[in-house]
Amino acid sequence: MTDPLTPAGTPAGGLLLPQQNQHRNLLDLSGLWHFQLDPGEEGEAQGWSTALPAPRPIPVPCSWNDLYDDARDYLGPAWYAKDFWVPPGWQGQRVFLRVGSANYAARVWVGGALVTEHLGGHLPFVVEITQELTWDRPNTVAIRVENLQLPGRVPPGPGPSGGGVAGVLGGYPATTYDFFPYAGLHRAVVLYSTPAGYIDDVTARTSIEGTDGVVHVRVKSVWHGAGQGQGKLRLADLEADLSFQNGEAAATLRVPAARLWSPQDPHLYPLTVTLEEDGRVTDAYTLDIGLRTVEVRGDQLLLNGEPVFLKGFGKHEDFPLSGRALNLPMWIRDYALLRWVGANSYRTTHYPYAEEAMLLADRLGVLVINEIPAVGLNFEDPQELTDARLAQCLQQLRELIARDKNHPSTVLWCVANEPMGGPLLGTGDPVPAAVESGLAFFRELYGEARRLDPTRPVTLVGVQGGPLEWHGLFDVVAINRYYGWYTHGGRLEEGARAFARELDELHAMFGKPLMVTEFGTDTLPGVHATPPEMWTEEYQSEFLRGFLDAAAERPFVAGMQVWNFADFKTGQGTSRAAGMNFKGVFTRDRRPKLAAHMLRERWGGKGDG
Ligand code: GCB
Repeated sequence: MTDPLTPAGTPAGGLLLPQQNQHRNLLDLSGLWHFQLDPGEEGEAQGWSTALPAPRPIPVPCSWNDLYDDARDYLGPAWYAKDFWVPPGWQGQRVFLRVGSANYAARVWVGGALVTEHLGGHLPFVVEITQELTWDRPNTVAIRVENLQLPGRVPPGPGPSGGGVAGVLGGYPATTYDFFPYAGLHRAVVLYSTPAGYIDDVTARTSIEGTDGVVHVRVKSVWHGAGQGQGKLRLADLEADLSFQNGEAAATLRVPAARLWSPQDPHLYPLTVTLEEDGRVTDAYTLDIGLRTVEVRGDQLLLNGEPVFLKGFGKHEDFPLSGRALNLPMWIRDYALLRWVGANSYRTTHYPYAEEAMLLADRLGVLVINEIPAVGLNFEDPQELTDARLAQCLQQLRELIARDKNHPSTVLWCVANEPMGGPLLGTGDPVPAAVESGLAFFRELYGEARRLDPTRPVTLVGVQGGPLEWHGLFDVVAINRYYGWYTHGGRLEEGARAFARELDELHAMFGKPLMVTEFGTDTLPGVHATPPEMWTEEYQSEFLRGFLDAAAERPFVAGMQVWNFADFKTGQGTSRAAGMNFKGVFTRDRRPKLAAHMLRERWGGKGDG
């Protein structure tokens, strides 16, 4: 019988965030690396994996695009290299290299030997390099990263049918999505070591029984021996034994009078897993978990059995100079502003965000809709492209769930943003063959998400005027709507009425909780008009107000997320002034527009930011 906690098809090893303790070591290789563009694709043949011929300095993590003029629109291969010593105290341990995010395709060499490859720009990958290391001189790591917009990738490059919102908008560099194709090593590259037998993965699932919090934990370990062994689980003053069979063990802990995790009280319990040999602890791993449940009942979304409403935004990992890379000052400021404005949620539009962002969300009580990078899918493209994209979506979904399954802040998985199956925005009917192809595709993704994680609802975000059939497969209906912007321009009241009408139609059609995961208008800061006109601060504020009013009268609406939290960089095109999407309620440097103050009043924002 297949255990649903350890399904086939998950990444070969676990993706636990590496940590330092008395049994394991961690060395962050962030800092200055050598960097070289490789437009002639000669690096592999020329042996750049051991030394770059004409390197320039680059920080890791960082996107390469905002740093050098010739790198701005460059999406081909580029090389990163760094020398490192392995601390002598690590000898006798297993050593791993973990790349947090290489956007999009990566090949990795250590000491000139190819050790791994990875596709997909926003999720970590790990390779053991114990055998490749030297201890008496520095080691070299070289990583080749390229971000070509190829049609079989996810997100796809433009296929024969164009694609996505950006396909309609046009733009340079050509993408199928409306954000800048930042490239490079976007998160830390770390070395870590473990004992020979080590904890490889931990899955903690929580439920509530009366006032007890129940935590079911499954541990995967890699043993140097026969795959048997002992261990323990500890949570507060509770303890349970783990007895491993073929590297796996499970146990359940029951927390009496549990303090449940919620935005109002984001209480975390540290859970420690240990391995033991002959009564001696040989490895340990600690993670913070939240005791909570999420479920859909009828047309309601429930957190800990009570209806919950998501107030918040779609966001981007986007900031000047650092591009899409981990930027901790940005994250700390963004969480402060989420609190200031009274939001309790965001969606990781349109790709998984950094692990640090997820840890902060756990700690601060922010509800996250966690999305794979499936943006810009077009089901009018040939079936072989759809098949290639499905394989990539499945891989990224598995990696995302492996990485983020233990975060209480993740309340929903989202498998795609605005897939297309024909004309948009009511300009024509969906194409039946495309709708059919999408149904097969999303049935598979939904099934995989539920199989890997039966504890969280799953959604798909639909585009205005796109096929509605796909929503029927999912637990929550999520829609992006721009009545009053892309349609009904300049007519706020008419737009809000059309929006309200569609909400009622969708509710009648599906009877499921409904979330509006995008609504907004481009807004140039400092531009004003009364009566409101498109692009002004008043127009944005009134547009958002109209949508919020319509939703407030409809108890089946479980969330309203404004597009966007902050202005962000896009490609260049006629509808993106200065290469920017201006739908932020904060500017790119996080100053509030009029709408931010309106939302704060409405959402009861607290604190001084
Ligand atoms: C959308 C997309 C988002 C775009 C936004 C816009 O529907 O999901 O990625 O940025 O519209 O501003 O056009």
